[in-house]
Amino acid sequence: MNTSTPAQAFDRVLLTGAAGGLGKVLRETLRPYAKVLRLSDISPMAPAAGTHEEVVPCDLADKAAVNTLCEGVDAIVHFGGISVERPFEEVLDANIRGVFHIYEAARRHGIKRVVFASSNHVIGFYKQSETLDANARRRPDGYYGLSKSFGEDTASFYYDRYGIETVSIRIGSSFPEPQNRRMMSTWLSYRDLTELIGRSLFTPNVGHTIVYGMSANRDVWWNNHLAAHLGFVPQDSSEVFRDKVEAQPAPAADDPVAVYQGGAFVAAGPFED
Ligand code: NAI
Ligand code: 15L
Repeated sequence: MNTSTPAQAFDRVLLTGAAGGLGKVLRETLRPYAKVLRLSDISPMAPAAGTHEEVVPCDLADKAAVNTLCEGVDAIVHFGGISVERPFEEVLDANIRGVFHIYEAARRHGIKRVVFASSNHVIGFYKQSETLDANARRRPDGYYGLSKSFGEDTASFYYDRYGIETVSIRIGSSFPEPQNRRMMSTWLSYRDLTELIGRSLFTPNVGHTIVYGMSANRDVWWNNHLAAHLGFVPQDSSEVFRDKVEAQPAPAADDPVAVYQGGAFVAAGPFED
């Protein structure tokens, strides 16, 4: 994979969620950004650690374990947690307690930079006809979106109170290719994600910046003018997949996947009934 080379690298960067779909990719592509990548997940790590990697298994819900996990780390790329709509208690432990534990550990260990995997589901209840910037009022589309909203507020608080800087990336849909018509707008290639994480790690004075994680797709719903200081210019576009995606049957016009930015997430659950 062709990634940009950063002008600098940290000694040790922690990547949470390293056994997940994006984590497996980022293990490779974040390599130039750190001399040592500390990989963590609650799930088994495969493949095993390479020479530039070290594995520290951890449940994000365990505050003491997260504190130990962050020892000796210069920056955190926080991608671990529940990544879809699930019952509240699951989301509470992994994402809400988890992100709090990460920031508390960052505070205790003097870690000054975090890249947080937020999600488009913090604004999922907007219609696809609307265009948003980072100042748009959040409209989470479920417990998962609420947890990412909490994560963004936690990042903001830890910057204001303790000077810990964060870039919260509201990732659209980061997969090898867009899987449906909605993702023609929300798709973020792995190459663009990697570049955006690099910018998020090394751009000075980001405070708490919110950026939408999307490639240079033809029809987009988000405007990144408030994150222009990152200098992120996506290189890829979903357009090359248009024929393949549009060969799928179109959803009904009133189907949530065709109406809301969050797509099917707006109708997932409830799980309590
Ligand atoms: P994934 O579900 O494949 O990976 C998440 C990883 O977090 C898994 O390996 C899982 O074992 C780990 N995890 C879950 N609970 C944990 C806990 N209590 N303690 C420690 N680790 C735990 O998800 P994916 O697609 O790789 O996403 C990575 C991050 O990016 C997630 O935070 C997700 O919410 C976010 N994101 C991803 C998008 C995408 O399109 N892939 C879109 C928007 C946000
Ligand atoms: C997300 O936040 C999820 O983690 C990912 O699995 C996709 O569903 C993505 O959003 C999306 O909205 O396509």
